[in-house]
Amino acid sequence: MITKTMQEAINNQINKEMSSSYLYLSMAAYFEEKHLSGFAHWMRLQTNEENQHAMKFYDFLVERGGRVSLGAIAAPKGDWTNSLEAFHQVLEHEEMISASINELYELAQKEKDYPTQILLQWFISEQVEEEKNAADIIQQLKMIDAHDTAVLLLDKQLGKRGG
Ligand code: OFO
Repeated sequence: MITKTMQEAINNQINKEMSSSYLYLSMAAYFEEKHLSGFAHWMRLQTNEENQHAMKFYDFLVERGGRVSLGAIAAPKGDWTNSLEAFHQVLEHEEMISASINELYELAQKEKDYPTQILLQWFISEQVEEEKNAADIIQQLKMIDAHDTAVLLLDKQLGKRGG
């Protein structure tokens, strides 16, 4: 059985994952309006992924005999100056989520809650990927700004190498 302290902390994390999902859905809508369907597609997938993150915590709480309780989700920002600004917010947001996951891990260690520590190890690795994805896109957008598009195209080509 999970402790009340850990249960409350996981419920807070469910709320943060759902807020992430809502933020990325808002970004998807922003990109749809700009007719950037590739960016919107990326954001829609990200929204689904955040939902799955929330559900991972949800299912874990149920399995451990805990009680899921859902809090309010604030309205996300809906407009950005350009795609670079939006992706800067993605990176900032993911860094905040990483810090939150790390704090949860510290709490699980303090509570000697080993199952939660194992679950959180997955999230710790996932956050490395989340931050890298956002940082990569920011760098690529900066290259476009610097008119280095030929290098970007070559990079896409090199990325297709099979063996
Ligand atoms: Fe759930 O990883 Fe992003 O927020």
